[in-house]
Amino acid sequence: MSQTPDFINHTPVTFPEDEMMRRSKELLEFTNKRRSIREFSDKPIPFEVISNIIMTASTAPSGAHKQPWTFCLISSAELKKRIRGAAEKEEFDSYNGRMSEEWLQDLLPLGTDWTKPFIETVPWIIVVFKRAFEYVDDKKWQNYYVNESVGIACGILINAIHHAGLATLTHTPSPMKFLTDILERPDNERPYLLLPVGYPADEVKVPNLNRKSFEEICVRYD
Ligand code: IYR
Repeated sequence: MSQTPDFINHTPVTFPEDEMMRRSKELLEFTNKRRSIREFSDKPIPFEVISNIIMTASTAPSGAHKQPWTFCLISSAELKKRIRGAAEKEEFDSYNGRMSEEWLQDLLPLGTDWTKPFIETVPWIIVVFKRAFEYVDDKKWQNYYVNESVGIACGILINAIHHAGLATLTHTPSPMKFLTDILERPDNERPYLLLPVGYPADEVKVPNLNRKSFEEICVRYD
């Protein structure tokens, strides 16, 4: 099997150095204002905003350009209720025996617990599935670097949510098999991340955390 590559002209986006400096700083300052929050408003969000956010995430690079992701967009009150119930059941077991003492200690500053009321409060829940492989004509086709690809897409998704003036939280119920069942996903898809998306509540409190400094996260080789 051979396929000739189809190359087209591309106009990269570039800027003079002073503008580059300004833009990079601006994005840093804006992105640094993002926080994971747990208190949301139930104010509706237009579907078009959700759709734009998702299409932004789907611009992510992926292994062999397979785009191995499916985004389930949930506004149904009944489904949100079922997802919350199942998530809280798993989380209760995790917080009460499945997570190690060390893990529970590490979570103390975040103030998390097994209750997940935000799943029902927010207008939209995004459940991201990674596509482990594809079925085409009853044959299985491989995807590549699926975790990396979907992780990158989720990073872009989180910043797109922030850019729209909305808030989210990376909720990682574990195990996540209940999402496959409730959302009736096929066996080539595996649940990856649950993101509630909404306006923040009128009053929001977040843990007083610091981000690591440049020196702590970088090693420079000139
Ligand atoms: N999955 C649980 C526990 C949890 C785990 C980590 I690592 C966090 O950074 C936060 C929470 C939950 O979602 O509450």
